Amino acid sequence: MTIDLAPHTALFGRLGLSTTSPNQGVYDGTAWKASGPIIDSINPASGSVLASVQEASLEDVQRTMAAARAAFKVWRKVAAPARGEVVRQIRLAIAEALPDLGALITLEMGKIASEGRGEVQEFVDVADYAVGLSRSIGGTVIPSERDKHFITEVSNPLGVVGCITAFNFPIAVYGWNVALALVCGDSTVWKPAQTTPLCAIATNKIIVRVLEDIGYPGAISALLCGGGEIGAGVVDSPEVDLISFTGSEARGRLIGMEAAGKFKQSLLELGGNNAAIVMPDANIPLALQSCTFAALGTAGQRCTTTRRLFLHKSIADEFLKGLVKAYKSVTQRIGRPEDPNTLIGPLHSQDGVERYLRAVDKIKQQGGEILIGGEVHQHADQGLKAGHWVLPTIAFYSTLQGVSIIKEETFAPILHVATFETLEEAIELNNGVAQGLSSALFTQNMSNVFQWIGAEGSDCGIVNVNGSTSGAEIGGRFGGNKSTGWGRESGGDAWKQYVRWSSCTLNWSNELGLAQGVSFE
Ligand code: UN1
Repeated sequence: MTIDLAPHTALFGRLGLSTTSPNQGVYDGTAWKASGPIIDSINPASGSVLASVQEASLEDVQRTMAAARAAFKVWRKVAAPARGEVVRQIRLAIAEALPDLGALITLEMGKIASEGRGEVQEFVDVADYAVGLSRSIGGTVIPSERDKHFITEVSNPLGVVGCITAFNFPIAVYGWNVALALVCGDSTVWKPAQTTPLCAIATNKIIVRVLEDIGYPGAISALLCGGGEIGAGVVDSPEVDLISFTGSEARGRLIGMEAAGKFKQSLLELGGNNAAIVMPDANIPLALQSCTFAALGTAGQRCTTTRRLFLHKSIADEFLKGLVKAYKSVTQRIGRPEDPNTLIGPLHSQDGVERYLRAVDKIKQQGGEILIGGEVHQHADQGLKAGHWVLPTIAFYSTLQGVSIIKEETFAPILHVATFETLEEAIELNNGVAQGLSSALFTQNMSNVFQWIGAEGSDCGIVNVNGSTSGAEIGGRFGGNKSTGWGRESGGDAWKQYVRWSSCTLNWSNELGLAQGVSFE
């Protein structure tokens, strides 16, 4: 394996990363020091080594979880608006480093440059949102049925939040969690994906520097890099109060059960098998552009990627012609993700390529017609030969009888297409999978819109009209239903999961007042 240092030595220097010695993948509030195995972080475009990382050991987990608990005890005493001021400082520091962090995401995760920067912007946005919340979060006052009684719901800091994040959004998803957790008075322990440790180390160095410069313990945002064993250590730790997990349905199911068995809170953002529906009255150019972006952005590796497309029979031929044309032009722009002209970067790992190829085989076995793609991509550029490249793929099904592959999430640029005759039928198709993250309807008809967002409409956590299934803003709660898991991150009232709630009844009379008319003379 070659070491590809020259292009990123300066970038790594600015981000406090080393290209010569192992980067320490643990921060326990006192030192950046890990005692687990040393691994390489790989550039998915070239297959070359970016840098090495020393991961956490199980002893590191124990020490770090205890430090996060101690840090929580300090942090919970700080007034919420003062916590918000710290988050505002973190926001400023992240925004200042945005171009560098964006470039690092592109190098280590493989997403294209504008998406790398957009991901860091998502952290900045959610931090802004959290700063505002720090002056508004609280409970409600409820009218009491008893004289001289006062009922209020009070939110207090919850404790330690374990954030286990995925490779595809290696910075933003921690941003969602840490911004809310911090204004709510919690400390966090971050266990990033094993293949994106550099993004986590660089980001957390910025956060810790802000915390410590102001005089707070750095273990308010602790870090543990490593694989499944380290993640399991965080979940099992008696110190953790809420697990926020983004990843596979299989792993999420286990984590959800484990957390429930210990009466811990959990917030799960698991699979997505998102559909777009195009009605005959849709603005077709808009729908075409939206669906192309949603299916191919991040090379199909967003939880919110459009994986299924249902076209009304009357417009299906015309739409498919336009879609194949768009795919052909996008396919011309597969390349180095840092090149501003590139629209499609590599898959993140060889494992992703293998899953893609297995899905293509299944499509063929199950009667799908590959309209474009369906193969690995051979690069002329020698430097990209060892990267993980596949072609954007459209599979068309004249019938969905016996087609199981469309019900599975394949984290790759594969779009399954079929037709329908009525909106009811399309909604049934949309809802007819285990997952329930995101969805989109393209129509200009108001009745269709209300049907779609109403009781008999999409069963997903994210429901769009005339917009892409992916690319949600931070303002709305983010998450899904059914096997996508439960809980919400980011905007809306997602913060309510990061606090512990008490309903407090205060009697300011001198008499015992009993509710429900009970007397106990
Ligand atoms: C994810 O893929 O896990 O809505 C997060 C989007 C992004 C976040 C995706 N804002 O596509």
